[in-house]
Amino acid sequence: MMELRIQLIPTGEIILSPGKNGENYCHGCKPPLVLLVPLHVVASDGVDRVGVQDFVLLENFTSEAAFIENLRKRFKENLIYTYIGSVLVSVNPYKDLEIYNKNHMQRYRGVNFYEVSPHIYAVGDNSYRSMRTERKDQCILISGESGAGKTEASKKILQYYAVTCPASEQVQTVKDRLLQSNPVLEAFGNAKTLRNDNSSRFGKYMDIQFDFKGAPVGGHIINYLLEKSRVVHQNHGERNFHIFYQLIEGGEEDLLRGLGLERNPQQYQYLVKGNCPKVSSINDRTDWKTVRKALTVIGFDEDEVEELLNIIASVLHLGNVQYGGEDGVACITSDTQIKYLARLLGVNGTVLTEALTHKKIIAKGEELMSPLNLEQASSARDALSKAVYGRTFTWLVNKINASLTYTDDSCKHYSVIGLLDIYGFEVFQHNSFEQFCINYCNEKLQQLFIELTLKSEQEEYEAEGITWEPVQYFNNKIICDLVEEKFKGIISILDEECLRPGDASDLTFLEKLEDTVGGHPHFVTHKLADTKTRKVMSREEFRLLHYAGEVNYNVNGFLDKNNDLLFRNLKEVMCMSENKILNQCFNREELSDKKRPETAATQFKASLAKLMEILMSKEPSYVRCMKPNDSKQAGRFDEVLIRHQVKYLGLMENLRVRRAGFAYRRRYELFLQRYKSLCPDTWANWQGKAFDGVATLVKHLGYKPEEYKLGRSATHTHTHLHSPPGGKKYWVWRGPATLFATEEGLET
Ligand code: AD9
Ligand code: MG
Repeated sequence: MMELRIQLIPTGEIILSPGKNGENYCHGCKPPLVLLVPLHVVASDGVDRVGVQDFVLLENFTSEAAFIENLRKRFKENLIYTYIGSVLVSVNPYKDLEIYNKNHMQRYRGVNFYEVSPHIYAVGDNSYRSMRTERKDQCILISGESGAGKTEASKKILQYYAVTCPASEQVQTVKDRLLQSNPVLEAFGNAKTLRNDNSSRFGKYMDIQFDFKGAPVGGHIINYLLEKSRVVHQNHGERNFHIFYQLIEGGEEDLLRGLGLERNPQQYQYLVKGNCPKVSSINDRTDWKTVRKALTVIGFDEDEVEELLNIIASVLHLGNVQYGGEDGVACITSDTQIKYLARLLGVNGTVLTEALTHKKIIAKGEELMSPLNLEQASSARDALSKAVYGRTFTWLVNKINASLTYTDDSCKHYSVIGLLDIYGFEVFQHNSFEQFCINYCNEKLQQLFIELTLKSEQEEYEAEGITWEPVQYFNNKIICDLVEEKFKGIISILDEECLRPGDASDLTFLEKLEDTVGGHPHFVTHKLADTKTRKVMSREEFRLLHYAGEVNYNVNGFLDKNNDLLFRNLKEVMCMSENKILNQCFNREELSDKKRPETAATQFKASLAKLMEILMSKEPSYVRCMKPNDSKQAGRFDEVLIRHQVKYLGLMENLRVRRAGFAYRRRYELFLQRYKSLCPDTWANWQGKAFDGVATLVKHLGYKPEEYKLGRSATHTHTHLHSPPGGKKYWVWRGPATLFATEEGLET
């Protein structure tokens, strides 16, 4: 066995002998001033195989090559987690590692961040302890491109809370429901893409609510823009949402017979487009069993499950509705599907047939049914499938939320930890409206990261009057503005074309973009491109130079997808449905609403703005996920791909700011309250100002002036995202000299 020598490095963090529950007060005894952390493990032959577990300890911290080498070394040793201060960097191992069992969970419970090796559990535990000790809501933001491991990370955190938090019988039910919401939402909202076999096709923000004892007592999920177009179309090598295959592969004979389904996905038009019915990493049959069980745990009764499955089967039948007809007038060629649909949806078959082939128009106060041509009828059918599936998905989220609602009135005040797991940045050969929205969302998250870590950190030093050498970073605000600015942003221009009567089309949208944002440094079209770029762009595309890379978007379908319209008569049919779920999804009020509904992109923009507000009101922690290769292979570390991610995730800038910065900061009152017992002058009731108390305390502890800084006093009015309520801010700054005291403090 290889012998390891562990070097212990003091971090400079003041820790009072941590207790089991994270309550680390210890009266009477003199606690250690520095925490010794096993940060650097060297084999007995002197070869450093595992690198440093916090990048701030890298000797050559400005070198990208050294950064990547450290990641590579650790990845080869299955050490997929590394810190940049409090930010966790994670590299997807693409294999199961033995680091997620209950023993591991216990190891991280109530233990300070730097005391144990980096882990997703440490992030979860740190947020949990901050929430409990400081009574501040937390959020954990997990970012990274598609397939980097965000969803897995968020599930691991949830499992950690489920296992380690206190539980009563009632709490156990909540824990079970929180956990079981995952397989259900993944079945309906995830799909196999070229980037990821279990790709999230919706964004998810989940609040976990904790009572004053720290037990999870409720939850709430907000979902963002489901990629509905997948219901009717999949690119080659991709699949529709998992639930369709699970039902067909796993559903019992009787069930399938009742739903009129055959056990063969190839029979269904909506499942054949990607030519990929089976995926080696997915077992639809066992997943079906998991989902069925999960629905029961969440509280679905048999009737609701039946109605839900009736809807899923109906979507497949709708996809098989075929049109024929002469003189361009569409008619349905066989009434087999209509019979199933009428029964499963509880609607009148004749009315449904008419609605699938006609459009209701109102002329001179009179209602007329105008026949659709083949193309129009197919897109009306697809619009119905998308609407039915999309609204059912939202219903499902609401249903889960109802089952997670905190009902105990005895304690209305709870604290929250939010988990954000949203679709990652993605680039395909063909990118459409969906990729545009997904990548815009990732720009917003990157912007938030910049605001909260890079920009705000530097502004804070300036405001606090602390000498500081600014670090350069790329601020992607310019790209967010390009997409979302009022009047001149891409979304505004798209909406304008959607509302313009007459000859508006996807191509006129492209022309308008060229006229309005043609000169923008992050925008290119075929017409505006240099010769080299022109070769790789079609005339129907625009290219955005995202923070994470260049993406060409094909404008085909942008207007339709943004309008997201469903003919009125199809809505009317759905309003008459006897299916109780659909009845809640389609209501008559929307029929009488004369106002045009907001476009998909504008709704998405508004929901992202709200999300940013939610996240900014909480104390954030970051997990930055990376993908080691594009072939989903274990053990392969593609340096080019990693370098690209290190660059666009801004990890080098993050490290530089962190290295130069002051890692530990607290408001004076909190700091004093927590550590006053370390000094005889502050031990008892300190009567003076908190600032003076802290100054006395740190002097007594023997800290040298260069090791900490005291921020400006209460007079300064600089508002900040993290400002405590009341606007007064007192900070204690701990200096880099202590944090990086690597040489003197070495013990072997
Ligand atoms: V997307 O933006 O939703 O397309 P994610 O969510 O970033 O993407 P996901 O968590 O789904 O990626 O991870 C992709 C796959 O990588 C998983 O299905 C696992 O097979 C694999 N993975 C990710 N993280 C881990 C891990 N910690 N351990 C083992 C992992 N395998
Ligand atoms: Mg995901």
